[in-house]
Amino acid sequence: MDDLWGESTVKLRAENAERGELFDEGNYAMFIHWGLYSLLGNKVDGKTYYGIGEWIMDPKMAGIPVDEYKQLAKRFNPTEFDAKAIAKLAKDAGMKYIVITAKHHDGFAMYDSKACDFNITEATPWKVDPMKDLAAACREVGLGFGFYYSHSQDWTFPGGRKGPVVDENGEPASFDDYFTKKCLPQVKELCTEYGPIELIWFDTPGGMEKKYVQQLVDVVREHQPRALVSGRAGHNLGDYQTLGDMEVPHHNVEGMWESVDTTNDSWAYAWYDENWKSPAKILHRLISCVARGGTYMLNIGPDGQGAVPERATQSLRAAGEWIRRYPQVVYATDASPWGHALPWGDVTVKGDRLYLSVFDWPLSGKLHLPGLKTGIKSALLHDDGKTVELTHESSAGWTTFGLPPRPPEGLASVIELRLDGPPQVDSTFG
Ligand code: H79
Repeated sequence: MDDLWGESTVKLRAENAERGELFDEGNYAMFIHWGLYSLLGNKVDGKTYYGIGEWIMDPKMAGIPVDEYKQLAKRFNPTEFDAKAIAKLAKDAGMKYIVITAKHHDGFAMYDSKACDFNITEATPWKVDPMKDLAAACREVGLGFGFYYSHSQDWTFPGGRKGPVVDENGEPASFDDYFTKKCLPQVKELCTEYGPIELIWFDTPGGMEKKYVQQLVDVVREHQPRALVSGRAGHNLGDYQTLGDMEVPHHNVEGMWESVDTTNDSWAYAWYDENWKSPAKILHRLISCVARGGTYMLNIGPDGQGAVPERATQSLRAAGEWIRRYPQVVYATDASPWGHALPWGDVTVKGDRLYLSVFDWPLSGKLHLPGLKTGIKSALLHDDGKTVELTHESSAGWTTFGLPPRPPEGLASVIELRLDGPPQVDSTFG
């Protein structure tokens, strides 16, 4: 199973890779929110604004005027940003690709953009293009790479949604001005200057007209034919569906989709937010998404110096150690035939094998599985490197497994059921 852990993203870059293979084999990814707002970490002039920090400019948060916000760039010198370390963290975590904010709603380009001078190489003392380094670091360790790009909202460029309504000469600015002068050229830059990319993550189209979204998708297709486009591009022009922010669905969802989630309660770095998810919680949410038929992209928010919060790092690595032991449970698996979680955990499928990830160990010593119609060849409990065969009996549609009378040692125990054929579940239990 080592190939599942290590090599599958290399295949994504193979000449014959199809769009969508990214989600099949690489259904766990790292999302990164990082920008000028990270420097504030939700605090402005000594006052803390609770909420999502990349929205700090918004009148409902600190309400920072455009000119004042732009001054932040002069202080942005994130010398602790370490692209190789981040790529290694994602790799160790078991993630298969990284998607990072190239431009959020604030309009600041976190890369060397020729289309707009409000960017990291021209407006900051740092002058580095971190996207070049991260793209290279991902390639080096065999990770996929992609960009988040806020295509509709741009709060600092004239004509962008929620942006200034007049230009620097006081002339009225239209959305078309923003789109032709900044948005479309920037998306083209991202698709041509950073080598092969796996994904462009457009966010919240708002009232953007279809003709604009179509042009963006056309540019991606022309230069990056194998890159996926997120559903939030709008007008059903994306390749897959993105669920609501931080949403883990309760029932299986058809088609290609992803959930985007956070390691704490924030996307961008927030100084006060210590509500870190434990390794077990991360793993549970990941497996829940995979078992519902989707992919899981989990966010980290480096701070204004570019450093990744230590607690996020620890949790990602601990969950990654588990995935390294059980890659077959997570990658390239099918959704649970039950269609929803079961009381003790969840089920993923590969051919004639079911993987039961047990997060809540039944202290009764019995684990019940409802409505499995396919015969069981063997039931194996994997737990921290040991494997034992479990007893099982069926009665009135229920299969009951005898468990060792102790809670699992690891983050979750895996019961592997080898079946006589593909799993079939009585729909009254599904
Ligand atoms: O990038 C992340 C968010 O910034 C972005 N999508 C994820 C991936 C996003 N765009 N729009 N929204 C989320 C909707 C957000 C609305 C609100 Fe608010 C922001 C509600 C609470 C914070 C605006 C500011 C209304 C109240 C404060």
